[in-house]
Amino acid sequence: MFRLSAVWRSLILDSRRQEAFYPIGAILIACLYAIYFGQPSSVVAAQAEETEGSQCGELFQDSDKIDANKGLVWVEGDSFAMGSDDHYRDEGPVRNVSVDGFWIDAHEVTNAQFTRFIEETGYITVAERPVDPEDWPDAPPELLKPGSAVFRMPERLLSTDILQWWLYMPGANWQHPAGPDSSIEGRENHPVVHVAYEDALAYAEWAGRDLPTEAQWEYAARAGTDTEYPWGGELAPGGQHKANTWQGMFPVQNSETDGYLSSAPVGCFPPNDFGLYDMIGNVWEWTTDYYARTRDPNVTDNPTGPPEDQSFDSNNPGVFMRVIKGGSFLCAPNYCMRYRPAARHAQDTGIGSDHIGFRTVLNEPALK
Ligand SMILES: [Ca+2]
Ligand SMILES: [Ca+2]
Repeated sequence: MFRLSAVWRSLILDSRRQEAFYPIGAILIACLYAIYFGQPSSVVAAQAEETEGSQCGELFQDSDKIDANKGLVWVEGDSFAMGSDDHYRDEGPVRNVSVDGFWIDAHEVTNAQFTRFIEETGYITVAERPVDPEDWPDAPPELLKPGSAVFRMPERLLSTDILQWWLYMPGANWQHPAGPDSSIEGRENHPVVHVAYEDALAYAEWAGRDLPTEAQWEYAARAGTDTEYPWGGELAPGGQHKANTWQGMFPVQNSETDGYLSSAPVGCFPPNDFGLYDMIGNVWEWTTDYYARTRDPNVTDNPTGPPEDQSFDSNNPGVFMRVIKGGSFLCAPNYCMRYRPAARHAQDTGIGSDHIGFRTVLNEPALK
C-alpha cells in the first residue's frame, strides 16, 4: 500500500535533510555547475553502454558458480568498533560489537548470477509485477505500471528537490537498468540492480544463503581496520580512487575520474584486507537489519537490529525500512558521504533502484 508513496515521500524529505547539511552556498555552486556543465539526460541514458569493454568483472568468471561455497570468502569472527561519531548521527555511538565467523560473497551479486537464478526459478522481481491501481488511488496513471527508480542527471538544477534527478520509470527493472530501451547485454559482470529487498532475499534463499546483518556487513567492510575508509583516512589517497563513487558536484557534474559514471563491473577496484571487492561504492547493498536511528547498546553479540515494530525512520513514520550499506556510484563529497563502513541509510524495502544491489552470506562455519 505504501510502496510508491513511501519512496517519493522519502525522496522529498531526504532532499530537505540534505539541504540542512549543505548550506545555500553549496547549492549555488551546484547551480553554477549546472549552467556550465549540465548535461542532457541522454548522456545518462547512455550509461548502459559505457563500460561494456571493461574486463574487471571477468576476474570472477570461475567463481560465479553458485554451488557450494564458491565465490565466498571466509571471515573469521571477532569483536570490532562498530559505527562512527564523526558523521551522520545515526552512525553513532561507536560501540564494541562481536560477530561469529561467516562466509560472504567476494563481490556484489552480478547480472550473470541473477540471470541464472531467474532462469532456474522463473522468479519475477517486484519491479516487473503489475501494479494494482486500487492500492494507489492517488497515483497518476503513468506511474501505475511496473517499474523502478532511476537516476537521471538533470540538465539544470533548479532547486534541491531530488525529484529532479530521481524518477519512477515504468519498464525499468534488473534486465533494463536504465529504462525499457536499455539492457544488461555487455553488463553481465556488473552488479544486479533494481532488486527490492524480497528479491534479494529470494536469491539468497535459492542459493542456500542469507543476506548479511548490518554488523556482519560492516565488520566485513572494515576488514580489521578502524579508519574512516578500509584503506585509510582519505577517500582518494594521492588521487588514487579506491572505490566507484561520484567525483564532482552531485547531481549535475561528474568528472568520472574513477573511470565510471554509473556502476562498474565487480572487482574493478582493489579489494579490502579480507579480499572483498566493492564493499564501498559501486552499488548500495541490502542488509537484514530494520532501520532505526539508534541501536540497542546492550545487544553486542551478533546484533540483528531492532524488531520490525521498532523500526523507525523519522522521514517515513509508519513505514518499515531496512538498512543499506556502502554507498554507491552516486555518493559524492557534497552529497551522501556514505561511502564508509560505518555509514548507513534507511531504504524502503518495496522498491529497488539503479544504485542498490546486494551480496550474500553463508552462516555455515562447518564448511570452512
Ligand atoms: Ca564513479
Ligand atoms: Ca557496494
